[in-house]
Amino acid sequence: MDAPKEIFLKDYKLTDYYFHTVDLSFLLGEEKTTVSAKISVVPRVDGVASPLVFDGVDLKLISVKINGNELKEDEFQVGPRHLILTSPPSGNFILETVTEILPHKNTSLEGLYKSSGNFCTQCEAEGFRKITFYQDRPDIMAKYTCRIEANKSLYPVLLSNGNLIEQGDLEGGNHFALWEDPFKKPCYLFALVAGQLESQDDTFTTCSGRKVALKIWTPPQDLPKAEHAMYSLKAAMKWDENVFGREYDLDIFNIVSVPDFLGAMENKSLNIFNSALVLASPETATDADYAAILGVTGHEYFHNWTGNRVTCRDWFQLSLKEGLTVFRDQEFSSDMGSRTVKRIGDVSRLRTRQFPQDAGPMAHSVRPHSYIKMDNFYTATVYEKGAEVVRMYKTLLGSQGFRKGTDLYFERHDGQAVTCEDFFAAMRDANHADFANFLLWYSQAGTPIVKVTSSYNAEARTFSLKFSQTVPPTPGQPVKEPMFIPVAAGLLDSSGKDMPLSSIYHDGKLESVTCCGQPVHTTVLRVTKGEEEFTFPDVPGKPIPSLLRGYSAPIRLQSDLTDEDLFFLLAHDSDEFNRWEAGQILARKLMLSQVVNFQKSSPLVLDPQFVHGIKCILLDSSLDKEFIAKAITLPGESEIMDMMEVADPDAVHAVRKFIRKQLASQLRHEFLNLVKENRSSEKYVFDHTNMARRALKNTALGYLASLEDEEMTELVLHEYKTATNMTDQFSALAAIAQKAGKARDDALADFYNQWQHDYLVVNKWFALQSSSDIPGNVENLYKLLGHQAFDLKNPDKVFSLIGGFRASHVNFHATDGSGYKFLGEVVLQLDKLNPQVASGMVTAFSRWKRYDETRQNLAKAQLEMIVSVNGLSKNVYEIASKSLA
Ligand code: 0A1
Ligand code: ZN
Repeated sequence: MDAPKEIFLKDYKLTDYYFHTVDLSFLLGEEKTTVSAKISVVPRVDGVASPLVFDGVDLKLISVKINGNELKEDEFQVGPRHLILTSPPSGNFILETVTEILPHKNTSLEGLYKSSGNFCTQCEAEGFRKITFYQDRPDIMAKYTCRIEANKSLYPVLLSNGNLIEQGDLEGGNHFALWEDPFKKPCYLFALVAGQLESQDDTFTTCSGRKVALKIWTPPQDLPKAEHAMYSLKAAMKWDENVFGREYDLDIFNIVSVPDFLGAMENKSLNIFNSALVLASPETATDADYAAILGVTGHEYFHNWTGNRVTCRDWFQLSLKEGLTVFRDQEFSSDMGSRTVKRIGDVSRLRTRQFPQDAGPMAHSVRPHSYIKMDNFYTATVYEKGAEVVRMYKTLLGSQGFRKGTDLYFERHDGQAVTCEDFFAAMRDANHADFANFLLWYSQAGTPIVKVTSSYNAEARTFSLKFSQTVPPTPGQPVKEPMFIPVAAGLLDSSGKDMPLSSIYHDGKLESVTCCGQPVHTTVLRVTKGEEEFTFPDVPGKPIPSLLRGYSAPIRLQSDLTDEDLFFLLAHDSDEFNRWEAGQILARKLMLSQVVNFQKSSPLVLDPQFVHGIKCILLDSSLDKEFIAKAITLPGESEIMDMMEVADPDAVHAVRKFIRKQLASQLRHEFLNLVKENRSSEKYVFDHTNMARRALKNTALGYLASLEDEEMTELVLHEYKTATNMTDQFSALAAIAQKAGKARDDALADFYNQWQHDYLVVNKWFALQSSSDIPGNVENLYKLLGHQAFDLKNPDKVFSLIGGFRASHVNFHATDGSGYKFLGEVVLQLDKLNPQVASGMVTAFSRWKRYDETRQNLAKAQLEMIVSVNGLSKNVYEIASKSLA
């Protein structure tokens, strides 16, 4: 196929025309939907009448009028992707179009489509052009009204953005609703829902005393499962007032739960969510599901200010809203649960999802420089690394300074479409801060590697830290500049206590680091050069440094800390995140050393000091239980492979399995006690204490199951049968399923029988099987593709079954090529249905060059096969071709 067009940030141009008001009218039908749009157009510069280009895809144009007059054929051009007014009038004018669309045939899940019999929309990033002709770009902000007309018995509920201002019955069984959104918005925030839904209702009174009606809409049978989402929404509204001073701005807030939907979407006052992110009951949802609902409900709600009231100038600025909003949802979840545990989860996610991307062929900066298909840039880099960039402002400015910065940002830019520089400038100006070359975080891709060496001078009583940094080359960016890296650091004395810090020598100057005249325990070192040294004066004895506390920058830190230092930090650091980190560094070293043994066919061994370190953590009753669960979990296989010259999935898998089994056998007694002591009570409670108990019990159970002896199999089966909530039931099932055999087959069959009526639980069942490491599992996958509960059109089922498969490195990277072949075949089938979902799957191939030659050839052949297909979507083409480059 011809290479599709690439769009560049440097080519951004202001539009020649703005839209002030947009009145939409939908006549929803079973065969077709008619969309009438009336747009008031205002030229940016008076008197200029350049051609006006509207985007429009899969639209049938019925009529087009300007100022009430039907246009003649030579006054416009219409093609498959555009409508062009060749010589529009100079000055303001009204454009009216009537178009027809076919929502029931739309499987792409963008634009207007039908999901389980209901109508719904998804317009971000560029879906509005599938609804009507428009300048589909976020810097066109207009006020909307939306009239919806449909059959009343089929679609009793008609929703759109803003306030309901009129509704009524019509002849022929139809009814209508008229909605008006008083806030101007970009078209990607437009939404419409029509269908058979019921709402769970509540209210929230804002800080200024305004009463807001809250409604969560679901199909009638799901309504009881919306309680936790409602709790989450109210908590988020309160939190945003308390922490960011942001009040909700309308009298109504709707959330709709839809089974066929990619993630969740912040449309103004009408959020649309995938059902898995709304519906929960103790029997059907795990703690992880409950936590995801809390976080995502917060995320979408927080967009009301960071995204909606202040939006992006263009899609390259996506991280302006997403990085900031992810940061906000991370903070919200931290405040609702355990800050350390949340941080550990977020950093792990960054390492397993974003680091590989930043080191691969799709590496891009937080603000990408170009794209072929914007949908491909809703990435871990834009979202998660973007959130780390926002977190660095807070680390540098402190909570109060950061809040001053966000206040100024909202004050300056409310109602505007802006850029990442505008956010940067608000942070800087509100604090008169010197951010040096901080903006490089937006433009330079790749994870910086920072090396640090330390030295203690007993005579001078000084302790020095020498930093050197490099940023690896990434596609299009062969040479990098040094970045501004905030390194939060503390020094531990020989008893493990934090030393008080008052000053630092840096750049030939002695700088005070006190806070309100008092010494501090953690200070933030501003590393901005390729090589740089910081020296602490008056250090009475050789300290152990605790570096990058709380993971203060998204970098790979390589320090000269010895194993002994790391065990010391694991036992004593006042920064709990760094206690976990010390354990992880030790585990990574251990795993890598055993990988070498495995590859040499030498026997694998487990360092007794490591077992001792884990045992101390297990038995430390002063520690948070979920922290313990995290601290005893080994780094994932992908994290270890990422650190190898040539990734070897078989070796890493064997080593991880070996260490787990050894730990289980040597700490069997302790793990058994943890299971017994932390069993759940009858009633499920969603709070940190109870979640932490369940997490610890189930982590211990997973270890015990790895022993594969009869007594443990009995124990796990017992836990499975006596479970009173999905967290415990599913963890026990996963523990049983580690080993192929009759116990596994029976438990999986039993689980399906029990839950076949609940598609969300069945999706877990798919994911558990597809991500399994049992040998030759790909056969099973082919069978599951044909399972009655599977449907390639539903993204959740695809993520569970196909996405889940990618998590099993041994099976996906099987040396007979069966895993690659399976994925290649499915990608092509998917591409015809939903290119966005297909391109999400094809990314699994993108790091093929990291593997040995046999695997490289097999994966490359699949990629070549994919790009050679006629009619391939832009989405898949972009990922596959960049992967091959
Ligand atoms: N703005 C949403 C993300 C999102 C983007 C595109 C979608 O299209 C299917 C769906 C959701 C968010 O960050 O919440
Ligand atoms: Zn978002």
